[in-house]
Amino acid sequence: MSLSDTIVASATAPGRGAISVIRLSGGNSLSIAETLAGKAFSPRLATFGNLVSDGILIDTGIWIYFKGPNSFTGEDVVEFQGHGGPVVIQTILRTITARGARLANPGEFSQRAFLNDKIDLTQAEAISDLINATSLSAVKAANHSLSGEFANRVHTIVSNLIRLRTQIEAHIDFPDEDIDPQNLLEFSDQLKNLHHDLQSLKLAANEGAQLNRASNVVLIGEPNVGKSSLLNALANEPLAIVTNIPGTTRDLIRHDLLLDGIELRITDTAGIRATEDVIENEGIQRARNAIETADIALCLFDERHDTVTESLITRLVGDTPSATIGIIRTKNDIQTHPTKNHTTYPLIEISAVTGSGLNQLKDWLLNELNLNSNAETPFLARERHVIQLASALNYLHQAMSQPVSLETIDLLAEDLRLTQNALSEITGSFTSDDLLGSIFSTFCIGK
Ligand SMILES: Nc1nc2c(ncn2[C@@H]2O[C@H](COP(=O)(O)OP(=O)(O)O)[C@@H](O)[C@H]2O)c(=O)[nH]1
Ligand SMILES: [Mg+2]
Repeated sequence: MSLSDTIVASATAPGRGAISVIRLSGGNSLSIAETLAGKAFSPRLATFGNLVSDGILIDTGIWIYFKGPNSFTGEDVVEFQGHGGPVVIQTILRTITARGARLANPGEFSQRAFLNDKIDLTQAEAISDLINATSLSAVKAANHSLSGEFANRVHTIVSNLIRLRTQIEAHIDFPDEDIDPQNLLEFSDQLKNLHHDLQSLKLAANEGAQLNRASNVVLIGEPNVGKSSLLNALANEPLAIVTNIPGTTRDLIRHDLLLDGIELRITDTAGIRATEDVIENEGIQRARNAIETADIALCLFDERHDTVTESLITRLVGDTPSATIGIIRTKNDIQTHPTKNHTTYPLIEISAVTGSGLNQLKDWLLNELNLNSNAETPFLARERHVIQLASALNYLHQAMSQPVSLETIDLLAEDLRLTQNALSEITGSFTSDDLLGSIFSTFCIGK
């Protein structure tokens, strides 16, 4: 990747729309844009004008010029807000590339912002995560990361670490000088503080990373308990075939559902029973696999079981399910007596026919997934961050594994250096090109 190229991309989603934004960044942005518009631009001033290519009017819209370094990428940036027709957009892109710009790679604008020190890596990632957010909680948390809250916490720990390293390395550089025992005690206190801060940052990052992935809810139960009916009721459309014939659903049916603005992936499965049918058995196997990756497994029972026991649950989800378990008593419109719950799991009564209990079920799901829009997560994080924090903690544990002493101080210094590198990889102040490539390649084009 060359930072000297001028790049261009449509920043709005593909397809037809009222308006599209085409974005240019790099040294030739302004001259290309001014040629096409046939007029000069002032920085940060919206200018209404044409976009003319070889004498042909392609579009009319608003031009905005951001003079570097006061732009998103830190370079000269020009945006053109034109009409959102695919042919218009393609023609504009072709016109601009013919004048020397090249099409941007996914995430290349954000990558330039990172490389030009406009944002750090956690902020760049937060931009992409904000775009992909599946809940209001995730939006709030991504904005916290974007404004640098996560990065600031990492920076604070790194500065404390650097302060400690400087003191320690001074003793390595001047080994003939005695260390005051009081200093050794202080080092040890500082190590403990660092450990405490790092530990709490990792907990917060873990929570933030949870928000970053779509939550999986799987519906499990014997044939005919009403799994497919519940999926259809939640989705508000007849996605799965419902009949009174046991074994109707054989494959997994997945649906991404928006609950109060929160995206959940609901999976309907084949009913669990002993059967000779090869296709149905494959479906049952798939249902079992789906439980393993689920965040929540809803175990459905109808009037055929007046008591739900632990062993019934185990039969459905196995001995040690990693998913949170909820029990659903279905068909409560035809229920004559309440179902007894002999387990520690919560039981919710619903009817797919009347819709009763569905709101209670939705609230419970959002609560369990901690996706309640009122819940505050300090910042949005990625698995990558959690792994780096764990690795930093590991090095710090190693550093703390023996008492601070003059004999082992160079080992301590080395462990602290590794701790710092692991942390710096989070914000990108110490990062390999491969990592950068893999992070930015998952971004949208034009971002
Ligand atoms: N009365 C009543 N019948 C239901 C309800 N949910 C499902 N059923 C019926 O139960 C049968 C099996 O439903 P289905 O959703 O296919 O169950 P699945 O095999 O678990 O997917 C069908 O005849 C449905 O009409 C409900 O809430 N109330
Ligand atoms: Mg079914």
